[in-house]
Amino acid sequence: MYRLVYRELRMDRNLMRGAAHGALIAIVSLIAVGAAYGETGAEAWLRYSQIKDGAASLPSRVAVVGNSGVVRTAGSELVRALEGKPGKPVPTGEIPSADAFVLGSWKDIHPLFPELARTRVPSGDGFWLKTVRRKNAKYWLIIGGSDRGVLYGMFSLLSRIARQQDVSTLDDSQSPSAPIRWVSQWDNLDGSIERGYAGRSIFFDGGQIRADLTRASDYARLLASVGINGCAINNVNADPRILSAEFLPQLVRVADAFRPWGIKLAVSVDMSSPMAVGGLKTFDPLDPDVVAWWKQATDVIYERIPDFGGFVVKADSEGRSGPSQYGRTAADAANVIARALAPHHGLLMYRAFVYNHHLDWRDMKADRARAAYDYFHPLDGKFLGSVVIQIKYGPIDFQVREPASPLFGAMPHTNQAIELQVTQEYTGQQRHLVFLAPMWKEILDFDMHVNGMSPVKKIVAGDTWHRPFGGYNAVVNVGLDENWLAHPLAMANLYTYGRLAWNPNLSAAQTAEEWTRLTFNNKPQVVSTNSKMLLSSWHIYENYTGPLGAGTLTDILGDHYGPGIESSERNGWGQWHRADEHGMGMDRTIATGTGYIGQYSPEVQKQYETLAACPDELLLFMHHVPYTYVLHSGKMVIQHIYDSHYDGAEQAAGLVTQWQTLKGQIDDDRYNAVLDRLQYQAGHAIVWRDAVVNWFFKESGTPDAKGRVGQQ
Ligand code: GCW
Repeated sequence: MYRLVYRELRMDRNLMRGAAHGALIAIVSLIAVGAAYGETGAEAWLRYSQIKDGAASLPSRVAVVGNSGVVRTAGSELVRALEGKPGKPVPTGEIPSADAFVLGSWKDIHPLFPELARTRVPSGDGFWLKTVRRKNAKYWLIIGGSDRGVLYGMFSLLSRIARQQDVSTLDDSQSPSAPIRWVSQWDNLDGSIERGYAGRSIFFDGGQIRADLTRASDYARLLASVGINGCAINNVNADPRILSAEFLPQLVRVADAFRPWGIKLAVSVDMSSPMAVGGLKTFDPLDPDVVAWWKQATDVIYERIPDFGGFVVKADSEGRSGPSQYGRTAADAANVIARALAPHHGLLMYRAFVYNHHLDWRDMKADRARAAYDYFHPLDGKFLGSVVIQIKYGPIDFQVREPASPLFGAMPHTNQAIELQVTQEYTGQQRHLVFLAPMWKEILDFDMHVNGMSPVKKIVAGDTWHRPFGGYNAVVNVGLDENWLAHPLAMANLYTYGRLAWNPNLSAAQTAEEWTRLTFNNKPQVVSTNSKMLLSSWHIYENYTGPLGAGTLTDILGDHYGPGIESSERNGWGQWHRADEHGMGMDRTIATGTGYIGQYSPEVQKQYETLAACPDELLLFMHHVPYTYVLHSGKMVIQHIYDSHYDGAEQAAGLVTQWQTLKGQIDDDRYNAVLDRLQYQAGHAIVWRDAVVNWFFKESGTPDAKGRVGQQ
């Protein structure tokens, strides 16, 4: 009835080679991949180097119940982590009579353990870790609400062992906060990556999917280990060829690489595809031929990839084609594609990053921050149930500090997902250490006051308005660099992104600590120093770059790296801070400004509309004030700009000395790699500091009360 594959951990590799069983062959290849890693950072937080010590008291048998490929992956991974070599599988209908790990989904496990209470059964992709005793045996049950849940439960158990937690008795049931926990890559078909800082694409090369997809499956494993369940592999500035007939077999290969890890493949599509690859004369979403084209293009994908996740769409944005070309709305366009996806349970992630990049900078009422709300709020209720509006966390564009997008509070009848960036486009491009979790937490915890207590995390989870779908999508942009994101410590962002999508109630400190223990080791000094460095890094970067919510002050016209104070001004892109000789900031008030603040609920309006209420850190986002304006901190704006930039540069130098206390406490390879980057960062922070303070000194003519500016 139930197929129970029962394995004993053995040290003899040869046993595996002779095994004829399909499941075992998959296990062999996974072990071979793992063995190739050194301390390059390639193994990220899945090093398992500390698991062996904790494993002594754990069972040496792994029983995998059921036929699911994903559950089998979980079993293989457990074996791999415990450094056992899988012995011969014994198909049986019985659970082992000695201590064992038992893995399976609820429907398969429950008949074997009918005494288990239904009340603890996890929902969705959740899991239940439970130890039970029976006669002389003890079982560590890893029960999934779904097959994926088994995988997530197994990774959670391994994480606890690696972090030296007691796992001798377990009873923990968890479910993810939201069903959509995706990542996106902005990979181009030629193998380059837009805003990618860690080498070329792991998916594409020379206009094709790579022949060797080993890294793609390694990536899927990493993603699965933190609960991610979908990945859109190509740039949202999408090449229409991704939907061409010749590409489909290649996508099938990627889906095959993802599937064992429960990662659904998704792709970004261009609105003009019906013309560009379909040969039609129009891409008007309401044209019957266009409707039929999307249906056919979607059906063909699902024929070959039945678990395909869906499409991501960037339309009418930054020069991309879109429905506005035919006088149609985002809802018209989204629904046509969603209707094609719905029968297959695929999702359409439609990005709210729609704005006019030819704004008139002389118009004091023009405001790019208003755009997403102005465009999408009137469409609330017009989107089909399989459409999800994907909203960047702030109303501008991944700046070092922005308020939560008002759109989160304005679409009660629409599914929403928050878009975050793991790739550090505006936050130091992985040459600077910037742990983004504290920033993400501020946004996720921000109460929009729209339906009782309604923090962003509840809205995107679909809880506030009882939406069927919702969740998370982050732009990650890992590359071929062995350690995935180029800066070893940047991986804390990818780890934390997954953890927060699973449970946004975790604190930044918790995820920083978890990540440090898993990535380096459990030595108290390593854990405390590295966590402290991570947790302070966002403020440090903010200090020496963009002050008081004014934006990152980087070169916004080019690579978005390094100081470029004036590049935001006097152009149509609308990232203005409006600094002149008298003062600075965008007046976004309802009373005298662009009215942006009016897009929030009345309670939130009160927090921003008056100078008295507005928090210092967002002052220049919301208001235009003279440089002499005195902040809540008691400092004048101009002195704050000077001081924060000097403080920031000094704090960046402090990161180097903090890191140096870890010499010998972690391996030299990663120690040196991080040290190099931190030393560079400390130097670049001085470049930033001087560029910014000198510019404002020149502009404002106000001397630094501490006599530093202009004296270098
Ligand atoms: O921030 C901007 C980036 C673009 C990106 C765009 C977007 C993919 O500079 O490179 O395009 O955002 O999010 O669509």
